Amino acid sequence: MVNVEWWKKSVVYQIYPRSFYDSNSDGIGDLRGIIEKLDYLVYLGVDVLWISPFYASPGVDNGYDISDYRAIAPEFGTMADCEELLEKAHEKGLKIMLDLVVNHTSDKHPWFEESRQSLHNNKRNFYFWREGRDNAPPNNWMSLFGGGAWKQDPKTGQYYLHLFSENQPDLNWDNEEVRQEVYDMMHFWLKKGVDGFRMDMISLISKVPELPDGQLMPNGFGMPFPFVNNGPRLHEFLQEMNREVLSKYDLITVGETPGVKPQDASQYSNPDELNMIFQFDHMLLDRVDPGNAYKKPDFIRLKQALSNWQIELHNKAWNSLYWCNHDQPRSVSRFGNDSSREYRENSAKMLAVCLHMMQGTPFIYQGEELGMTNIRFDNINEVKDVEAIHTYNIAINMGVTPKDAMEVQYHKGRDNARTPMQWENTENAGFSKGTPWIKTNPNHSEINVKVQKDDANSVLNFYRRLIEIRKNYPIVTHGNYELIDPEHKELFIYRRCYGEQILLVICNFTDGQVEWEIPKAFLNMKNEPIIENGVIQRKNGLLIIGAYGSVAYLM
Ligand code: TEU
Ligand code: CA
Repeated sequence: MVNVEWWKKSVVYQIYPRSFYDSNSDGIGDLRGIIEKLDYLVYLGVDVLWISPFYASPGVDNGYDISDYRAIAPEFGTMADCEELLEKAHEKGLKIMLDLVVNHTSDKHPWFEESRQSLHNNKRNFYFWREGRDNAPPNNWMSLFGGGAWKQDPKTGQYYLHLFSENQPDLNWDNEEVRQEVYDMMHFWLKKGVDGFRMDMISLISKVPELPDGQLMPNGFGMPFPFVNNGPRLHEFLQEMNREVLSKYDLITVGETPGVKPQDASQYSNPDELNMIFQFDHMLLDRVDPGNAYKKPDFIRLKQALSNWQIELHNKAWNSLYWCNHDQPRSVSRFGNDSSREYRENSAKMLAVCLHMMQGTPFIYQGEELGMTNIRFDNINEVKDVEAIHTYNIAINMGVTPKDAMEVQYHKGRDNARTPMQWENTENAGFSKGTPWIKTNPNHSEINVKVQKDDANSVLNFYRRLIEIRKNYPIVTHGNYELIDPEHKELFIYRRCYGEQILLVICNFTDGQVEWEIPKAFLNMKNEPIIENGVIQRKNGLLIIGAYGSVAYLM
């Protein structure tokens, strides 16, 4: 068998600490809460935990606005808790990845507070400060959270760049001092025993120096892309980071890279830069601009998007696999069907088969393994997310009714993923004995860890089997990929080949029964699938597959 890097055989589990488990009843999940639930993660069978930021932060963007990279936010615990978490996780065979958020800092970071003091402050060049143009911002860029990307600072009258909220000024990576500070900070964590990083918005760290106006959009702002992503010095920076930091440890690294195409992947994913990246093609299919109604992602394009990455990266780069994370709606509500218990459970399992049998490192987002769903907030006051509130307000200003604006949030809002983890059918889903910082999904009475542990047919036990299969069948790690019947409107069918072996995966993305005529080449496949869900029948060369069913055969 091929000797293969451990992270190619791993399954990663993402923890959003604020919503995972609250150990001290203040309503906010914390590091001790993660320690208390480590045995659950061992039971699930995952190998690596990626924990979203818990560093010191004013919390404007729930920790993605960092004011001290080497301190723990008090609501999450202490450095001692963090060290204990690392130690206990390692004892149990789990690795820990941190979130590295270095495209920007918080505006309360001491670097920025100094930087804004005067034109010649020695931290001035840590950020992008520019003169305005005729009393207007230096260019027309829009922030990725909506509104303009520049804010004028009264102290000097100049503007600073913020591609996210105005409390998240972009760091200037062209300044070598910035890079050295980041590398030092990475060593600080790695010396504590951290096993890797998920790198937030890493494709944005090199900007085209002229910061040119972007293509004008209907909202009057210009698109910062392509001037901020895959910038001129990006790979130089990542190679430097690799030389100075990453190469000195045995790590798992994944870059978050919107705007990257499969053809660019091997530049990022190689021994000189990162292990892998998060692509966004399948996340953008149901993109909604403020004021537009939601539409479901197109199925044929979904298959194409995922398949392109499988095919283009094979033997060239390594894929990451994900359906959801803390920025995305719940996958069962978005790509499956949460309208009844039967549909929900089957579509959650089917989506899992579809993704976990592909080539790459799968990422499971907390609660996905239970089939947790989107939530209906009563009104915008229940929504906590800075991006959701921004886009809601923009829609209202455009004349959209509150009802329609909330409808878009129901489908797309990031808080769908941020409601408390559902542990049991007790108050607050067993997440906290206090008042949770965000509303708990009322469906926790039905969807929770406790009931699913005891139910052999639960989504949770299904995920455990899938994780186990990855460990036992090398074809899942190594096999190549071919999309079968690309134009089929109901079924997602693909084949993996490894040596003499063939793995055939068939997923029904609809609520109806679908018949598929088994091509001759597959007629000798074993009758016993390696995994299946829903109603599956084989007769007279036909495969009959029930609503949201899925099946994987080995040959
Ligand atoms: O995400 C950036 C990003 O692409 C999303 O925030 C984007 O808004 C969303 O996909 C579209 O709705 C990273 C973090 O994951 C996110 O939580 C942070 O808010 C953001 O960067 C800024 O750090
Ligand atoms: Ca707490």
